[in-house]
Amino acid sequence: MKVSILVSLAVLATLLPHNVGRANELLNGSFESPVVTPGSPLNFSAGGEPAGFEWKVATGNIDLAGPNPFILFAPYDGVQAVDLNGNSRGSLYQDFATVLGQQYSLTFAYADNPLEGGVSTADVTVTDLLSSGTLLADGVSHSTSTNSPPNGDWILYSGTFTATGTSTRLLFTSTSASDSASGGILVDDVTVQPVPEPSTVALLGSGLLGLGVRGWRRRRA
Ligand SMILES: [Ca+2]
Ligand SMILES: [Ca+2]
Repeated sequence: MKVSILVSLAVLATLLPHNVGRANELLNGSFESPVVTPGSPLNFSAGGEPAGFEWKVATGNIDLAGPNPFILFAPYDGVQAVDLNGNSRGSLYQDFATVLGQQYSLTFAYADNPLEGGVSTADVTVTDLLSSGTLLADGVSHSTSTNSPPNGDWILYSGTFTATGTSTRLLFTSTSASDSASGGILVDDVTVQPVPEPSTVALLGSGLLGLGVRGWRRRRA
């Protein structure tokens, strides 16, 4: 009896680390680093990324911006966000370590640059770095953000993908019809987190159930 309880606890202990402390696999997902002087957004292209930014520009250029006067409303998280249209359309990526076969959730907030009307769009893709296989391909579209604080009109994106290797790339690409400085999608608070596998949840549940049944039987004995 005691042994089986100990085994159940041991199983639970090995499972718990997968379900707690859901750390972001990305660095600087909220674009809070480096700190930008208020009112002076940083604009850069590939090779010009500032220290601490952690993301890379693939094509064109992007803006790293804080509030006022670039954006009057607040970023979704913290005080900074990126604009996928720097002076023109740009794209941005980050590579991160993954576990083969592990499912991950991808979330981020997006809005459109309020300084220009019309529809802003962007592609979001996740690829396996070794095989270049596509793990997720999606698009976002936004047209209603206004520069009327405090409504930033951020929309939350949520998707999932399953890693097929140990190194994976997340890429945002501006696809806005407008190639102007204010025609882009704004992105903030990007997270990639492992999703607990259904089998893990089932095992955890059966482990707890087993403990309960054993306790009930012992009380009846
Ligand atoms: Ca932020
Ligand atoms: Ca811009």
